[in-house]
Amino acid sequence: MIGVSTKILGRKIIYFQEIDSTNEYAKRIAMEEEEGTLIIADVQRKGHGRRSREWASPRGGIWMSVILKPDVHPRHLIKIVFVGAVAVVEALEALGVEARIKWPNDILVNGKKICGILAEGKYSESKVDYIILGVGLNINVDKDALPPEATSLKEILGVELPLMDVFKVLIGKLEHWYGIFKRQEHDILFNRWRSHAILNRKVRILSEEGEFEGIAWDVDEDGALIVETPDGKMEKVIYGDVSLRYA
Ligand code: BT5
Repeated sequence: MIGVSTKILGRKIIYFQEIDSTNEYAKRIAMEEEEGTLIIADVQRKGHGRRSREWASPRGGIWMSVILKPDVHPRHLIKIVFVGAVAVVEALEALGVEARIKWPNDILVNGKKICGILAEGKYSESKVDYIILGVGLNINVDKDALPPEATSLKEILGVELPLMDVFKVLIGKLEHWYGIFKRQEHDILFNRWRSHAILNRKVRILSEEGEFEGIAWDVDEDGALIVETPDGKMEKVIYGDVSLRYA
């Protein structure tokens, strides 16, 4: 039994030793479940990121998904990724680790990815059926079990941490920031996000429209990244990957 002190998130927890993907499982049951149901697994056989990219999920990490049913206009759903990012950064901060957010969904420590966030949902133009917030956080994972661009808390701190302690801190932070999202206090969310984000620097963008370089200045009120191209134009990137360039 996992005891958590949150009120909504994790009021029901479904735990697996092994699963294909907690996000996929969450999607299968989301319509029947209440908001806050959380799926967590020790190992994912087919953990994935965006565009079906593989997500390494060996034993020692937190691989979890929460089912959310916010009563908001669907255009706000992109902000759920920001909720996850700020919560993870604050949870790491509480453990003494300084992390940065790389738009849209990467959490980096010392330039390496320690956590990825994946929000997937079902919604129409006017109504949200559900949104799944998936979080993958490398805790007691050995370097060799991860891609070279990744890191884990174990690598950073040199010790293993009780997974449950980290989970409890994380879910508390998620509930806090999800509450802010539901109250539509978007400025508070965005300002906190900005204070941890990697901004004001040269980046390379890979998006559906192609590749270009520029300076990432900020995000707009919808969460799109604002990038200034070399000819001085401001581009808004809604969906894409950012790689950091060192000037
Ligand atoms: C993400 O995708 O960063 C979102 C990852 C979300 C994973 C969670 S775990 C629980 C839930 N269930 C799931 O099946 N998924 C969610 P993306 O931005 O597409 O980044 C994917 C890239 O991250 C890969 O192509 C690798 O380069 C890198 N990567 C893979 N596994 C990693 C790991 N464990 N740690 C850090 N980086 C990793």
